[in-house]
Amino acid sequence: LLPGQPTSGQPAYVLSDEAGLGRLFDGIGGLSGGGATSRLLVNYKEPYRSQILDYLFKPNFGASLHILKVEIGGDAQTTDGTEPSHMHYENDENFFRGYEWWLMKEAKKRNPNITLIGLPWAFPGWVGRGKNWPYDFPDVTAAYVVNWILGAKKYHNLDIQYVGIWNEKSFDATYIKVLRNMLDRLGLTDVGIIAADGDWSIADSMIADSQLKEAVQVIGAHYPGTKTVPQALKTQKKLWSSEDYSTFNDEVGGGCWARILNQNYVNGLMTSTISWNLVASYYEDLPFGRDGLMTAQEPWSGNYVVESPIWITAHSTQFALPGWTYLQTVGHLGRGGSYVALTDGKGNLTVVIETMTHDHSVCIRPPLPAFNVTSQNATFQLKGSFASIKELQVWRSQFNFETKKPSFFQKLAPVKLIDGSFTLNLAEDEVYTFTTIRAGQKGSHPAPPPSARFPKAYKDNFNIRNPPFSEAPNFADQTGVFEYYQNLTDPGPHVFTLRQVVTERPITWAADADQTISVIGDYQWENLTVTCDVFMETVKSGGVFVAVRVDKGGQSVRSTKGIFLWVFADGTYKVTADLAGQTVLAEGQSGTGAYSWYTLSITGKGQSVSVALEGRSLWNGTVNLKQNHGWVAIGTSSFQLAQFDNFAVLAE
Ligand code: 147
Ligand code: CA
Repeated sequence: LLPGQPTSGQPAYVLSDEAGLGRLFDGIGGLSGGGATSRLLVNYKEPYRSQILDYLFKPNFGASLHILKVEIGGDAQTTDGTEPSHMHYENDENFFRGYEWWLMKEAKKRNPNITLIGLPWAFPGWVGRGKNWPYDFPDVTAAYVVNWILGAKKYHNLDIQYVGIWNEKSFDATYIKVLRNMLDRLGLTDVGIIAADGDWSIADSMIADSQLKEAVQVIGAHYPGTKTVPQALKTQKKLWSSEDYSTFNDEVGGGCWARILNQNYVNGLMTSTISWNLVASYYEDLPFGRDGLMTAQEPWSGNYVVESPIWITAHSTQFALPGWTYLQTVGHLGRGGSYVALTDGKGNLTVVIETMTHDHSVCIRPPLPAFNVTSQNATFQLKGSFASIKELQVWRSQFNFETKKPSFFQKLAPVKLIDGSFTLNLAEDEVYTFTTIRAGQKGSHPAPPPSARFPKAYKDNFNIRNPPFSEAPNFADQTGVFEYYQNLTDPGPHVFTLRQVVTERPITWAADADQTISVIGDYQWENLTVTCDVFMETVKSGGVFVAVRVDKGGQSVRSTKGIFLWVFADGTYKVTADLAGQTVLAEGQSGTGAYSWYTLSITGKGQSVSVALEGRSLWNGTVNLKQNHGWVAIGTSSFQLAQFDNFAVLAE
C-alpha cells in the first residue's frame, strides 16, 4: 500500500506530523539559459517587460518563483543561441554582458529571498587551453566559474547560492573538489555545489569517495521522471530535479508540470524542481519553441501570454516557501493522482492535490508509463499538530480538456473542517490547494497588445553610446557573440557598430558551426531585400556574410541552409546555399579586403535572387532551396573579429 492510502471502508488520507516530518522543501524554480531562452525578453518596452517579470517572480501574484537558475554564458551554442561569457579572453573581464545579471536583479527586486543558481553549459576556448574539454586544468576552470560568482557580488550585489558543474556532460571528481576548495578559501562556504546536472550516476561516485561527497551539497538530476535511485537516497544529500519540464506550454504542458511538481517529491523525494525554461523568449522556430512557463517572444508587439504552467506553479509557490518541510504523509490517491503536504513548523499547513490523467500530463521526456486516473471522493484527516485546524483556504484549477474551457487558480470558498477532516470530490485533470495561508492572489495586469509579426521594415545603425545591454535588439546569436562596439579610430560614419567578438572555438555544449552567425526577423520571410555594411578585421583569412531565408538555428546550426552572400579579405566573393559554404551558387573577384567598409545586399523574390556589393550587382540567378523562407542573418567565415553597421531589411 502507498503511504496515506485508505485501508478499509472509510477512505481517509491522513495528514500528520505525529511520526515526524519529511524533507526540507527547497523551492520551485525557472531556468534562464541553456541557452539564450530570455533573449527577446530584454527588448520588451515598459510596462510589458515589468508585467512579464511580475508574473514570474512577484510573490503572491503569479508563478512567484522561489529559485532563478541561470546559465553562466560560455560564448557557445546552448540550445536556442549563445550567451556571452564574462571572460571572452583570458585577460578579459566584463560583468555587464548579456541579460542574466539584469534578470537576476529584476527577480531579486521582486523577491529579495529568491535563490540564485549559476551553471555553465559551455566555456570560452581558452579555459581548455586549446582542447574541447574543461577538466584538464581544473584550477583554471574553477577560477573562471568562481570569478563569475565574485563578479555577481562585486558588480551587482547578487549572492549566488548554488553553482553547478557542466550541464548534461560528464563531471570530474577532481574538478569538483578543486572548485569546492577554491570557494571555501575565498570565504564562499555558503555557496553550495549542485552535481552533476545529468543522470543520478554521481551518487555512486559520492558513495565511493567521501571527499567528493563532502564537496557536493545537492544531487541534481535532469528529467528524472519523478523517480530517484537507491544510491542517491543513500548519500542522504538533498535531491533535486535541477532541470525538468521542457514541454510545449499548452494545457498538456501545464498538466505535465502539475504532475511532476507533486510527484517529484511523492515518488522521488526531490525537494526542488526547476523548469527549463523560465520564459519562452526566443524565436519560436528555434528548437523547443514555447517550452517555458509562459511565452514572451514578441518584443516588437509587446504581446505575451501567461500560460497554464504559471498558475500551476502558483498552487505550490504561493502557499509554501523554501524552509518549509514536507510531511511524511504524502502519496498517491486511490483512483490516481497525488497529494503533497508541507508545513512551516509553526502550525501552517499547505496541501496540493493533482489528478492529472496520463494523456493530459505527458512531458517531453522520459516516456510516461501508463496509469489510470478517474474521478473520486477523497477524505483527508488532519492529525498531530494539524488536528485543531478549523478552516482551510481553497484554490482550484480545472483543465477541462473536453470543453476546452479551463479555469486556473480560482479561489473558492474556504472549507470548514469537521473533527479535523474534509472531503472533496475530485474530477480528472484538477489541481487543488488547501492551505491555512490566507495570502495568495491571482495577479493580473491589463491585457498586453495583440500579437503581431516582426516589422517588415527594420533598421539598426547601432548608434548608441550607453546601450542598456551588450547585444542589439532581436539579433539571436547562434554561433559566436555579436556585441555593440565603439570603433574609436574610425574616421567616418562607423564609430558605433556591432562586432563579432569570439576569436576561438569555445569548449562547446552543442555542435556550434565553424562560422559565426546571428539571426533576426520573421521566419516566414521570403521576398525581401537586406542591406548591411561589413568590415573585416582579419587580413587574408577574413570573411563576412549577409544571408536571407536562413532555415536553422540552435543545435542544428551547422547544417543551416539559406542564401549567403560572402566577401573575403583575399579579394573574392561567394554566394552559397548553406552556412558551411559547401553549395556554391556563384563566386568571383570582388576586390574586397580587411579594414575597409563595404555595403552588401541581397534581394530575394520567389526563385530569383540578386546580390550586390557597394550597390553594384555581383550576381543574379535562380535558386531552388528546399525551404524558401527563413530569418535574415549576419556572420563571419570563422571565429574572427568583424563589424557590421547600418543593417536594414525591407520585406514584402
Ligand atoms: C536539456 C538542456 O540542459 C537544456 O539546455 C535544453 O536543451 C533542454 C531541451 O529539452 O534539454 O538537455 C538534455 C539533453 C538530453 C536529454 C535531456 C536533457 N536526454 O537525452 O534525456
Ligand atoms: Ca553605426
